[in-house]
Amino acid sequence: MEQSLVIIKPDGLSKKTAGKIIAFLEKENFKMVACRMFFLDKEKAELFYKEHWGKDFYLPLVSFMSSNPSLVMIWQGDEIISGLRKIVGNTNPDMAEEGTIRKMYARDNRHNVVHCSDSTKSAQREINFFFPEEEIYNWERKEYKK
Ligand code: 3AN
Repeated sequence: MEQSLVIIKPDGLSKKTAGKIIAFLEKENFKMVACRMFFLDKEKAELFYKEHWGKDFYLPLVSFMSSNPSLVMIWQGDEIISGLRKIVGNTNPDMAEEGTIRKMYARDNRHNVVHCSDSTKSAQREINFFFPEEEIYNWERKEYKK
């Protein structure tokens, strides 16, 4: 079963879109397996986005991500990585398809409300970055009451 890190970014929380974004993911039948509110300070944000180091948007991105807390989660489901990329939409909301989360709620390619992993490899790195294994819920092992 595939997993993705999902971050509701500081703008997503301040616009009160967290519930709507979570509802989107639930509608797709994906399951949340971990969740915490997390303040990415400057150092953490720099590390998290290190692959973008040196790009013109790197420092403003770090500064935005460390401006307020985020809601950091792990979601699980069949082919969740490609599924999420589709419902989250293009990095730039002007180019995102109608009905996608970013089309509806994002302001621009920095303030784009949500992050999701772009491959299984980056999902693993991102999940390890935020969550120790014991904080990840195993729905298979425990009884799931509907
Ligand atoms: P995505 O989040 O769509 O996977 P990435 O991984 O290419 O996009 O970029 C990570 C983050 O960097 C984006 N979510 C966005 O906040 C920021 N970003 C990417 N490209 C730009 C850009 N051209 N200008 C400003 N911010 C950008």
